[in-house]
Amino acid sequence: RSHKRVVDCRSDIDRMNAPLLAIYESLVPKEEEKSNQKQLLTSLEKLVNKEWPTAQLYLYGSCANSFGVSKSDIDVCLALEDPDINKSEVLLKLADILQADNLENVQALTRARVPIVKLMDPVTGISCDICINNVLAVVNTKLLHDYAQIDDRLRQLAFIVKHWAKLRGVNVTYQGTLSSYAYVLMCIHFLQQRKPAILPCLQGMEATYVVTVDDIECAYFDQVQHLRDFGARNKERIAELVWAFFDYWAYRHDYANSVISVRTGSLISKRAKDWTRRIGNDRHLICIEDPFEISHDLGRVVDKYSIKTLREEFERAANIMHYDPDPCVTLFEPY
Ligand code: 3AT
Ligand code: MG
Repeated sequence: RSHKRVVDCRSDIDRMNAPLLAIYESLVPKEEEKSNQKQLLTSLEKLVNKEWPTAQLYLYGSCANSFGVSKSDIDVCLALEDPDINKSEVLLKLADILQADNLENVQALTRARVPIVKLMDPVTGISCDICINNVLAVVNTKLLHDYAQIDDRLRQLAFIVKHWAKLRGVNVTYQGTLSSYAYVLMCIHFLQQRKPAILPCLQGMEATYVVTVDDIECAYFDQVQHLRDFGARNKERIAELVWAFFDYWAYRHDYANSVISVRTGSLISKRAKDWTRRIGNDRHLICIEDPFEISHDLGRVVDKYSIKTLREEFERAANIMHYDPDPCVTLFEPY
């Protein structure tokens, strides 16, 4: 009988694979959208350089890490050389400049955790957040981008997981659920753990890219074009991976003791990081180590209520992947 179960399971996976890939394909932004983003960046650069001639603009976040779905907002970092600037003043000045150039919905949010100016470009319809000197985010964007070049299954898995998280309402950090960045790190970690591994641990290899940002040394192997067949021995397809991803977070992860760590390519113990107690607002109910800012737990936003929501959603998704006759519909049903 167990043989028959395995066979059924195989055919379920076969059945689910194509629809999941179709969902992934439908989320990938078209070339036109990418070129509109580039065009907006170029015109913003011109405006900014009139006031700050040596300033540089960088795209970061999902428009640059290759995990951006169609019609996302873009994240831009304004890098100024002067370390002694007053960010609020710069943001207010920037907002004036943008407003004068007919950009719409311009708003400076100077008190946010990451202070930004928001705007909407009426020509392309693209919304944009501009922050100042957030160089670490530019570097973690590159790390995610480089991981995405190694194996297509990472991008497929992360798009499906992000899509699920948005529709199920568990991608809202101010409500105590996880950021898109955290979900992508969960996917990378998961693919590092498959047997055979689908992704390597780039920070565990000889460093070919080294920068120091805010006293943090960021170093890893970034010649990823040489790693294109790294995961070839693992034949799992997207349906198996989505199934196993949710199964892992629903039933296998040790929430009480483990920290997921893309930096080390493994699990590490909460005790080793001294993340066993609540300190201030950090409760460490689900622990996701930032790859560079290693004292930073991306699960810090999760509280005793939202951890329950999150785990119930992982269980719901795992059960659907196990038992539902039409998982590709049910999985993404809005909550
Ligand atoms: P969306 O497609 O916009 O949902 P995203 O990857 O752009 O996904 P965010 O807009 O939430 O995600 O964040 C933009 C970038 O900021 C992503 C990452 O490079 C950085 N970032 C976000 N949250 C954190 C964090 N808690 N710690 C460090 N970097 C972060
Ligand atoms: Mg974004």
